Amino acid sequence: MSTSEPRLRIAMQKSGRLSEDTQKLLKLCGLKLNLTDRRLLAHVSNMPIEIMRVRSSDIPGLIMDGVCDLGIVGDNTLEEEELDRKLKGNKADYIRTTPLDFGGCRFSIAMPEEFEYTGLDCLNGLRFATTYPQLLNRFAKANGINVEFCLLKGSVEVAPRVGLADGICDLVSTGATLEANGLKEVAEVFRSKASLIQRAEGFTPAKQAILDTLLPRIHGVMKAKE
Ligand code: PRT
Repeated sequence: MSTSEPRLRIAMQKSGRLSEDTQKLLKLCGLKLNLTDRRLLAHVSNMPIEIMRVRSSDIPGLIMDGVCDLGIVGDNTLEEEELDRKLKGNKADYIRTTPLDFGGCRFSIAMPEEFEYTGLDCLNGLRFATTYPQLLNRFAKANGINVEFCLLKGSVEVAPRVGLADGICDLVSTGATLEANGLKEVAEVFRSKASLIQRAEGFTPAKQAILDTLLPRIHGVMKAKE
């Protein structure tokens, strides 16, 4: 293959909860990946594709800015970036190509165990620690309540105990982290899974041809797992 041949650029999480499943999916699609820890942009050896490995939170922006052609990211991260960009009047277009079958979790409001929860109204005026303020804000508006938030990028569950917030709004899968930190889930805000997304602008014919080969394979893998 000549070096000038266009390659479809796929963004995936470098390390974290989505990276292993993403690699598995791409391998099941027949892509020969040669990913080493330090190599952040790696060519697929048997297809005109390159893999860009980044923080999950950077993937939506890379697609919306047209830097990458495809990306695999959690719906929570995707919709947070979309809402944030729209609020700031920035470009936020993308196409959600295929829902995937991994990365499942809930984005939920959790309160200290002793809190008497009587419904969403009792959360009015309270302060929540969260990594995804726009998702929480959308939910609060849709339900006619006002909430304040403080932004934490990690260890969100510790916030109520140290007086930073009344409650939290965070991703939950087993619920073990909430329990270990004396919290209980009181309301589900958003259900998330990983999605394959693509940039909204059209592709060149060469890149479209690569996409036309790859997408049926991804759909085939998804179908086989059903
Ligand atoms: O660092 P980077 O920008 O790459 O992303 P990240 O910090 O979001 O990375 P990572 O690997 O933690 O999560 C990647 C994606 O996995 C998330 O955006 C979700 O779409 C998805 N996912 C699925 C989860 C969880 N399940 C999950 N349980 N992401 C995080 N958690 C955390 C949660 O924040 C909490 O601290 O796990 C803890 C709760 O887990 P349980 O099992 O105790 O309930």
